[in-house]
Amino acid sequence: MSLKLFFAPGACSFVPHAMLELCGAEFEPVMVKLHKGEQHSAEYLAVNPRGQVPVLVDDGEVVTQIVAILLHLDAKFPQAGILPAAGLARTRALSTLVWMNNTVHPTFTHVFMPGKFTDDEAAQKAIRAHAAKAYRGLLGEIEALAAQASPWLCGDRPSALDAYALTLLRWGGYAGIDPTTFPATWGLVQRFAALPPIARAIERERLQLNVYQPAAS
Ligand SMILES: N[C@@H](CCC(=O)N[C@@H](CS)C(=O)NCC(=O)O)C(=O)O
Repeated sequence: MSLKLFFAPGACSFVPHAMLELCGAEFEPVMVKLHKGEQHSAEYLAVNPRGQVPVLVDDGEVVTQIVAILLHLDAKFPQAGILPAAGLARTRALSTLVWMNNTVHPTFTHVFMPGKFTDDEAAQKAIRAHAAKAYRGLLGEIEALAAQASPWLCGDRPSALDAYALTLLRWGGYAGIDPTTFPATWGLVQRFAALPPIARAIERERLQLNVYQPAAS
């Protein structure tokens, strides 16, 4: 079995990256420098024509999309608890995971890369401001989930949801949102980051958890 993960430091690929570490899987991490445009290189587009991370390559088979990658890893390493194993707990976890991926994550894309949605610079500014406000509201929804966490978002075991919560709260710093204003999520994220397998992924990506910088007055 050979596993390879194409990831970019600080990107959404942190979620499968952290889960590969949690599984104790042997894998080859391949860094893609998004800020240098490496995702648009012919070599990378041959792997993923959409020019995005993450990509998992399992014995030569390419798997894209976070949710699909996580389900693939969950089937391969069922003992790791990437998601709850069965029943309503699994259904609810998938519901939250898919919402994080299809709603919270793209809202941040509007903050971080408004140029994907319009060429008009004034409109980009407006999109960024509007999305940052919406993003704060969505982090508020995650905060309500974190306040109920016992001790993790899926109960007694750390899971993919905690990894996504870490990524999304961290991104908030780039949207001008102080993560400590979401104390339950911030506490959860710090505890999650301290788990040895997760700390390994954080170290490999050289991530700082709190990237918020207050606006100069
Ligand atoms: N729906 C995709 C989203 C992947 C995605 O948005 N990846 C971003 C990083 S967080 C990316 O590769 N962006 C590079 C670009 O758009 O140029 C998934 O779930 O995997």
